[in-house]
Amino acid sequence: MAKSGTKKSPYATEDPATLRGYYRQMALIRRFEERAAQGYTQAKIGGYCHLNLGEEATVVGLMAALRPTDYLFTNYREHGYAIAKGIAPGRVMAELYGRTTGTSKGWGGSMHMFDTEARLLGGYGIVGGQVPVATGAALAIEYRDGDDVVMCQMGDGTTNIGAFHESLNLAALWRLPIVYVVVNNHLGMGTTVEQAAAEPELFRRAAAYRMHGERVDGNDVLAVRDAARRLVERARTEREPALLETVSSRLRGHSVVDPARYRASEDAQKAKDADPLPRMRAELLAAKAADEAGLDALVAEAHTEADAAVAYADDSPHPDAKTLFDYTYATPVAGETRRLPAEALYAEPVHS
Ligand SMILES: Cc1ncc(C[n+]2csc(CCOP(=O)(O)OP(=O)(O)O)c2C)c(N)n1
Ligand SMILES: [Mg+2]
Repeated sequence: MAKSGTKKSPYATEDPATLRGYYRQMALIRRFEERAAQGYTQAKIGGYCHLNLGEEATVVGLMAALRPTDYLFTNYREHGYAIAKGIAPGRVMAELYGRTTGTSKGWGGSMHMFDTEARLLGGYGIVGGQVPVATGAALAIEYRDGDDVVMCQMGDGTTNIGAFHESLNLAALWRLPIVYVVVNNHLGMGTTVEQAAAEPELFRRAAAYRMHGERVDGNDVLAVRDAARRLVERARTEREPALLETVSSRLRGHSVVDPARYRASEDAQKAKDADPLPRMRAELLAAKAADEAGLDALVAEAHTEADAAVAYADDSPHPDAKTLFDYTYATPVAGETRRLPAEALYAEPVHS
């Protein structure tokens, strides 16, 4: 490690307004997720719900490395990504609330944010489901000689899914413009990385495909952004795919209903100590990019924005039950049942 004073912190040389913007976005995601957890306990949100709490620096750093026209695929822990990719927080919250103003008209819910304009192509609930599809999108870009890049986010547990390996193999072989990002929060539900992965240094898995792999501190927004930027630009200009591993921690359970009793209290404390928000705050103060009052004002703004998202969702209409089947299939399917819940199974009673 460099002696203190010999190497300037990257926070001291970065544009202060950019840094404050990152902090504000992280604070927005933090508040948004806390409000989502609250909405769930109020039964305003149904289904599954996984939060980005503790992963805000990773989310903001990764999204800062993309152009608006680059594509993003994620797992089900994607609310923060949707916001940082440019989707209005109100539309994200409305999706959680199952309202028509949501990104997927309220049919998707927490795990299925989707917005072609923002180029967020999901939101996948099947572990690893996004990985081959994202690889296909990169193939489409390559086939059309396009200039965009695909970022494919996933968790540590996903690197044990077969499709992960098939996808990396093809991406390396065909030189596709894609960056795979493994958000290593040390846990796949209650299973640790060491329990599940024979090679627990996950970035090394890229080596099996002669792909570049690297690991970065996921609690450091600038470290994440700079690594992602480098790899994204290499994928764009040299058709060199890569695997980036960001290491951070989940601050709560796997989903909002998981009390995480499997977690040792020291481990939970370690995650708390590494919380990226206080850390970013300390970095900004040390770099004199902001003062306490300025940062408090940014946090207050972020809270107001998240609270407005909740109000927007609350005021938005529920979908009409008659539209339940509108998007089940892309084209009509013969014999498809359109029975609504509580409707009789058969038009006529069946007698033997
Ligand atoms: C194919 C498949 N198997 C199992 C599950 C159940 N499941 C949901 S999330 C999860 C853990 C995934 O962990 P990781 O990839 O590390 O992502 P994280 O939740 O930590 O972000 C599992 C096993 C699933 N959704 N899909
Ligand atoms: Mg995980």
